[in-house]
Amino acid sequence: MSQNGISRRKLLGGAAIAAPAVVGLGGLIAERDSAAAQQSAGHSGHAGHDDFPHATFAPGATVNHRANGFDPSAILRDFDYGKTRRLASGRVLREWEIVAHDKEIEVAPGVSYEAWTYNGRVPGPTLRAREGERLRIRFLNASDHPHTMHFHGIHTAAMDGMPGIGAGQIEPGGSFTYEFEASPFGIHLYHCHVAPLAAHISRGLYGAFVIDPKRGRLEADEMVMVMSGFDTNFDLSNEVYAVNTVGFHYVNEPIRVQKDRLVRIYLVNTLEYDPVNSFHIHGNFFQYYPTGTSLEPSEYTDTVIQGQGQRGIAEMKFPFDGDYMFHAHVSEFTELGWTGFFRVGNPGRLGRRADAFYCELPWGGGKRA
Ligand SMILES: [Cu+2]
Repeated sequence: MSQNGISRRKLLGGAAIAAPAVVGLGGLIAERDSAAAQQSAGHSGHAGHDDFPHATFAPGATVNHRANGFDPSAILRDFDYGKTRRLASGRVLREWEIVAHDKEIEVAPGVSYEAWTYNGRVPGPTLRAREGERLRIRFLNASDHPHTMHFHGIHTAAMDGMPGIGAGQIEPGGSFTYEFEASPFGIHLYHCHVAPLAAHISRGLYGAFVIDPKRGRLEADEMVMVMSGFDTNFDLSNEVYAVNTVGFHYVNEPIRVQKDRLVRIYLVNTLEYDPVNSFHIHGNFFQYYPTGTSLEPSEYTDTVIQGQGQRGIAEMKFPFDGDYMFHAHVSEFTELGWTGFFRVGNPGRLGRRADAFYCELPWGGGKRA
């Protein structure tokens, strides 16, 4: 079913899609002036709208979350607090066990990817601690490849998960325990740091790492969004983009939020092969806290850019019922999966938004139903 051999640039070029049976991305891409797409694909001549057959929305066609072993709707609000106990010193010790293993996952309907995972999911578990705690992460490598866990934060070189320093890379079958203090508070990330680095990260070995300030933050509906891409044909460019791995997931399953309740998004960019990612919300603005390391926001905006490894906290309230799109403002990413909706309260008739525009991938994913 999956046609992982086709490249993303060719997909966006449209004319390069050989089989007439292969559907386009639907209305969105069909309405687009194809000149820009041709430019990026290096085509000459005019590829008209006929090159983008309008998609027929395939109701219910989604990835098999059960086979994947994780569901982005659950990952969204799934914070892993580990296990805690109090040390003789009075300090809290927080512990996790993380196992790396190889696993094929479906990143968009019909599109499989040979991922490398932490605890069987991509992104790995969202580890959450409080500033000043002692953290202990026991890492076991059950993958066929050497890996590490490199945490962003303040710690000793030996705990940095770098090949050649301290324990270095952890070979298949090996294990290591990382231990350090939770510092500084903010939204961080962890990822494998074995070379070739882009390959080890983009395979799926990354996750969000939240350190709460000692005094906490205001009560909110909290969620984590890890932005990434998937190079399904290993040509060093991505074919699928997503938040929390599955392209178009939050179109199929909008994120339900309450009107006027504070929403807090821990936003992390783990994208490889593209220098920047972005987050944009429709019909609303948010307060943005870069890296989450200050309790004062730096900007009130509706769009934020993140380079590789950058992250931040976005806080907003939705004043009106309805369905509100969020997506990368790198439009190409949007069309390849990085898009979704917030569903606020009871959208009523507005709730039948334009699913058909976003739920088909060019290589035929989603036709399974
Ligand atoms: Cu690795």
